[in-house]
Amino acid sequence: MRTLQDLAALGPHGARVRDAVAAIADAAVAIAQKLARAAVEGALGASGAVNVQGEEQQKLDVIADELVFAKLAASGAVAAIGSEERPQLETVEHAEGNLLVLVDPLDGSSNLDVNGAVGTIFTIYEAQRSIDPQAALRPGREALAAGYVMYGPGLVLVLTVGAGTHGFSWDAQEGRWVLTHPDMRIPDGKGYYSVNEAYAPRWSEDARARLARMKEETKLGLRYVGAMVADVHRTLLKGGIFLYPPDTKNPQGKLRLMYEAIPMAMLVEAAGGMAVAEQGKRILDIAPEALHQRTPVYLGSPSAVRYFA
Ligand code: AHM
Ligand code: MG
Repeated sequence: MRTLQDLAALGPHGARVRDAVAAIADAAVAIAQKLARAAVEGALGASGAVNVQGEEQQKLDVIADELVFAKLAASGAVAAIGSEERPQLETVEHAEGNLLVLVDPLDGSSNLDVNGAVGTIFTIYEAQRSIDPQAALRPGREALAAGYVMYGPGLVLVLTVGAGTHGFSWDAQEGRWVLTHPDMRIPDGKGYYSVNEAYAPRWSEDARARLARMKEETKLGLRYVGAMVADVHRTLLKGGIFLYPPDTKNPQGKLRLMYEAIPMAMLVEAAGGMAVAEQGKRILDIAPEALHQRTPVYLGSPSAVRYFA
């Protein structure tokens, strides 16, 4: 049975990517422990700070961000880190490796107070020689690896290094990650559509019409957790589509290109799915202009995503 470390090392820059993935996996185990004790320790609720997106940070957003940073910085593989919770890229002093890691340390934080699923999302690039903010603005197709951790009833890590998408489950008893979902292939022609449909009045007429047609013709059921990791994980396993169209409140869409859309697009494509933004543009081909830019997202089974492409 292949290990997480073996699989992470398969792509280009194998050993470095392996070390960065191992660092994130270690941080994930620590974050899962914090999440499990959060209510008892009084770690739920707002931290009092507002992040670069203008969103109120939860205490656990800050705790997760610090855990991921500490592990990545100690890995030796990573020269720069960008986080959804931090305004700029941060460089790692005395780094041996040359990787750039972009991370959303705790995605879906509105689920925290209701004991719902949340996740950590990451993308790994080769860093340019000089780490300036522009160096991070690379299309997703140049990424070396992407993945997410889902904190649900079980702790799951899903990873791609380009070829294939593989799911691991944490065995707390043995203290190791077990390859439980090798070579995930997204089912086509079944599954669920997943969207915050309460916003439909704020979408374009075109988006409403496309969704109506898809619902009529595919007869997909509806599931929506409101945490992207959980909604994408189900979409990968069961098929269907996850979408977050632009609306009058978020004219560019809500989800972040670099921290959410690109990694999920890479994972979904490597599992045989499709991931597009507006007008059917492939998410992995978008040339980013800003670290925290937002994008519309439509990803999942090809036959469902085609209604929006
Ligand atoms: P967050 O990074 O602040 O948690 O926001 C991202 C989350 C995604 O996980 C999820 O898909 C989306 O926001 C849900 O948004 P909404 O509550 O508008 O449906
Ligand atoms: Mg997020």
